[in-house]
Amino acid sequence: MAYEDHLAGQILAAHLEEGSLEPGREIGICIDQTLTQDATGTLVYLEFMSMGIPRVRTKRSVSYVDHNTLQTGFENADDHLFLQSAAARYGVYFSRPGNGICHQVHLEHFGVPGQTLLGSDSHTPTGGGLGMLAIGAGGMDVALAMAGAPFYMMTPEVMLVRLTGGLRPWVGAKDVILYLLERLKVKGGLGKIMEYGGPSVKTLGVQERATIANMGAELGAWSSIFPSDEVTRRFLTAQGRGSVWVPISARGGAEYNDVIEIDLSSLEPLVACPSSPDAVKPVEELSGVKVDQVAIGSCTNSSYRDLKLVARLLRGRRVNPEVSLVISPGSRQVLSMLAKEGDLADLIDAGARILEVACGPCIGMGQAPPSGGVSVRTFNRNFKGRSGTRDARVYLAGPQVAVAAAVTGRLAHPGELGPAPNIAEPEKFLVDDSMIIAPPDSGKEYSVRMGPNIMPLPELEALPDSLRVRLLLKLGDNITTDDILPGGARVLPLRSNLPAISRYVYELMSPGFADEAAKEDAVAILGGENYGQGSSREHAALAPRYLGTRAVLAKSFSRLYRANMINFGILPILVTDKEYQQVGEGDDMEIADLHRAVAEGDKVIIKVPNKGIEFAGRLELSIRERQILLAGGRLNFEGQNLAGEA
Ligand code: MIC
Ligand code: SF4
Repeated sequence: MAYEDHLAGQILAAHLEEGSLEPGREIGICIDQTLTQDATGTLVYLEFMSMGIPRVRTKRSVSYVDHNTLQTGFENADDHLFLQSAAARYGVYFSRPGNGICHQVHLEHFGVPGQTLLGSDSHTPTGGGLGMLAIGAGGMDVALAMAGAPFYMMTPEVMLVRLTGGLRPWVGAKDVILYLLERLKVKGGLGKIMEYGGPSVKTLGVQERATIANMGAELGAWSSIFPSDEVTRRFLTAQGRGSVWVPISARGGAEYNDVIEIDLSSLEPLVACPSSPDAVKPVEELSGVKVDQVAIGSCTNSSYRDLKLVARLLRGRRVNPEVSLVISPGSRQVLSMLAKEGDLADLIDAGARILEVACGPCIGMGQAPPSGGVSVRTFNRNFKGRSGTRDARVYLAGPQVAVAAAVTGRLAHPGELGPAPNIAEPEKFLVDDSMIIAPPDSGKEYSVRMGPNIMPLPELEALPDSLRVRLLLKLGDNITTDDILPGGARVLPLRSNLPAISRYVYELMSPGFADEAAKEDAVAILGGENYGQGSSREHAALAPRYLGTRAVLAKSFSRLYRANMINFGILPILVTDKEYQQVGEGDDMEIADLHRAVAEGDKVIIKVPNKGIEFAGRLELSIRERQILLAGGRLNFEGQNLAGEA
């Protein structure tokens, strides 16, 4: 079987810089485009600046401001100025606050089929809707890609999702990905690229494909990708970018590691129940659940097509008096078109609360639901506490189900609203690039503005040969980065202030963790399966490291979190269920002979003197990862080399 026959394989082969394409082997690929958003971007640019490189070396790098747009103090506004000035200095396009959510704006203005995109946000695979190989990564990996370094990954397995049949009325793209999440669960995509094909791909527009590719992040997959075809060409032409279109699809006879068939006509409107995107049920099984809030928006479902549908459904109707409906459009282009075409008035007249064009409630930036309340959201994550209300019950659904809930005040099949409207893609979008600032030819005369909330990166010491760590926390399966370091309006403004944000580490699970950690020389954490799933935020590794975390023991790790740990010199140690059961909070652990083990071994011997036991934790590391860990992190290992080259 030729790996290059797949669509994903073709793009990987064309970008291969190191290694060979054999599943499970490490490769380095060349990155054409990068994207950053403000909440992860400040660290990315601090990291990039520390490399001493005068200008980005990608084909295109874009810096977005979409997460931290609520300015309750100077912090976020200062971050915006830092990002804008760094963009000018280093040759990066800057999408101003108010222009939209990075993934939506990137589809509209920058995405190019067949190219690679690395973004410091886990939903970067949204670009797969356009036939890009788009991957979410930690900020350090993105900073290095901007510096021209390859991005390292394990050669993924490729799973074909073969689409047949046609979606029935009231069923949408969100239901396709919710169906897959129900079938494969949040770990089902680990180590894989989800490649979409089959006769019915052509029935889905680019925005629908983007919804599916976006939420493929919740499967834990490296990426999701659709072919670039006539549908893609029409979308790019409507965006005034037809000239970047190229066709790409899998070659006939391509063989896959796995194939899943979905007959689209068999799907029904689905909902993910609290508090995991894979707890999926048909909405009809939940009908009658009383709803307090409906939130429409996020990078999953806030396109022109989605909001046009919402407006059409709300026309002449009123939001139920017991429901608060909030809508955050995905981009300025979407909002402007809705305004010019009269749809905005329909939303306002129905009683929707129109929010800023941004991530907003999706990352807990306002609109927390009432205590114990039920919120139905068109977003991609419903982890406990992410909405800002710890005991809220958050359901994820497509816009059709969201409108039905907003109007009826309960979970209901959208068919209750009458016949399903048909929404056509426009021939032409109203394209306006004026909120995107292109970088000057030379940034030399621009200086970077750093307000008082922007703290320098910490220096991380090299790995010692022996460690004594106290196990401060024992956690269960599927711990998310929202559990490790929450988002929301209180914490997000501290993303560029490591000492301040580290106070919030494990705040929701173990209040006082930061103080406990301060009493120890070094600490360790124990997790179950899929530790660190969810966002790409490298703060969730760097802040615990700053508090003295030197090792995380777990049954398995999410790939993004694992990479971030290694980048900041935290040891990822794999343990069996038996070992997991044996140790507990408060245990001291001694790990000796680390240099040799990390340099070449596949085990570390862990002694737990207070329990009189010892066991061998597993190290599954590439040669490069070993070197990074020994150096105490990625910047120590690689940054200086790059500066030297420059
Ligand atoms: C998210 O959806 O969790 C975020 C906020 O977009 C994160 C990035 C971040 O934490 O800044 C992500 O998905 O990577
Ligand atoms: Fe923003 Fe939510 Fe998308 Fe993350 S998932 S990029 S917070 S809209």
